[in-house]
Amino acid sequence: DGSELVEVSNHINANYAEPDPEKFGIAKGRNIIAVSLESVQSFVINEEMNGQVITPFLNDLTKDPDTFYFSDFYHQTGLGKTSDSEFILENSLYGVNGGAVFFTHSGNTYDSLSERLGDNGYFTNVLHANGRSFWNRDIMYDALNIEKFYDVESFEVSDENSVNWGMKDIPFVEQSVAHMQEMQQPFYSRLITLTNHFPFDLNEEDKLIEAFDSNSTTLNQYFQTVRYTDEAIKVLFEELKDKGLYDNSIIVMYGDHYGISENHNKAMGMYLDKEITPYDNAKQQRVPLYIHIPGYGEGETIDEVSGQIDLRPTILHLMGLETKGDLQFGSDIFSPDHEPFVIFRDGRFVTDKNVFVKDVCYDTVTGEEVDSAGCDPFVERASTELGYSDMTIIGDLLRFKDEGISKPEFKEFEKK
Ligand code: GP9
Ligand code: MN
Repeated sequence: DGSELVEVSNHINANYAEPDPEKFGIAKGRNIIAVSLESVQSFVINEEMNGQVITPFLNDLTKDPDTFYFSDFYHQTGLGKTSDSEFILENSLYGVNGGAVFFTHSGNTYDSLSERLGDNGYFTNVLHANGRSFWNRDIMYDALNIEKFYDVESFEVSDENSVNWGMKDIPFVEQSVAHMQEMQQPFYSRLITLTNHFPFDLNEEDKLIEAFDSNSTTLNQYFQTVRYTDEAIKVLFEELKDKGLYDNSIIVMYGDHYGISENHNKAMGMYLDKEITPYDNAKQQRVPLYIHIPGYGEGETIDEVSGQIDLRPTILHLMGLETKGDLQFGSDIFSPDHEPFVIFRDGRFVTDKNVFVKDVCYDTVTGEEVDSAGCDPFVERASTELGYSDMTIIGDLLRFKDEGISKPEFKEFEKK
């Protein structure tokens, strides 16, 4: 009820992080192109496999002066996989435990990134060459106020340009940019790539590097499909430049979730040349995050611990839009008050000093088991945060906000 909204709002308002005035509004008015990098994890970035560079384009981009690259950024998805990452990005809420919120709560009221941008004159849309109802997207996108979904019907798909789950990433980005050319500007377009998806199958001509050699075909092929997706991102940048859309846009790219599960620990151990521990598995939930602002020139690598939950406030602040008072669980990564604390949906968490997995506290640098003192204060906070997020979703609390109940009225609500 309304009193729950008061409780959650008070908690959130107490943790609000003011934007860094130097960054606030630096991308104001530009188009936003967000790219979901299917199953791309950070362990491939700036690394080699058997002497082969895995992500040449994404590696160069980490050093690009127009790019912020976040090297300690984590996915926070659960069973909803890609759809959870979309949900977290749009709402800065956690997905639900033990299910996919895109299915369980698609009838809720949300205050999404798309809605906020739409209210500020943006044409909001998603481009993804899959059926509309997959992950219940058609229904949830309405709830998120996404204006248009360019689904598989909006793409020219053939046997030749498909592999694995469907259309290959290169033709997908080419046709996506063609759609963007027709859009009203400014637009917020979210592209969901697909080639680097389990089981990581690729046509021979698209294998740009040799496979890995371990007992896991999954991991062996993964490096090749990641290499292909890297090529697709290079093509995306070229196309945007070619079609005159590059300079007036900001490009945000993030890994949606892991591609290599713990079932492949043995093979991962071969690749990393060490035995994989629960600490390593937690650290492997790192996914790349790039914020590329053409012409900005002051980009850098940021090693602040952060997660997908932070994307909504971070993006809105770059666009010069306030988020104070919004019901969101993340905070602007650029804010001096951003706290290095990332909670996974399953209760694991990472801080700048520790990693916590199943009641064991590890040193975040060495991976050694350490005294629980460093983790203790965060254990309860992690469950409180997840609990409040669940309360928000299960109670559909944002509908009360939508009804225009303002802050002082909340207080009265509480008393009744
Ligand atoms: C399907 C794509 C992949 O449309 O988003 O979904 P995933 O299995 O990664 O959640
Ligand atoms: Mn995915």
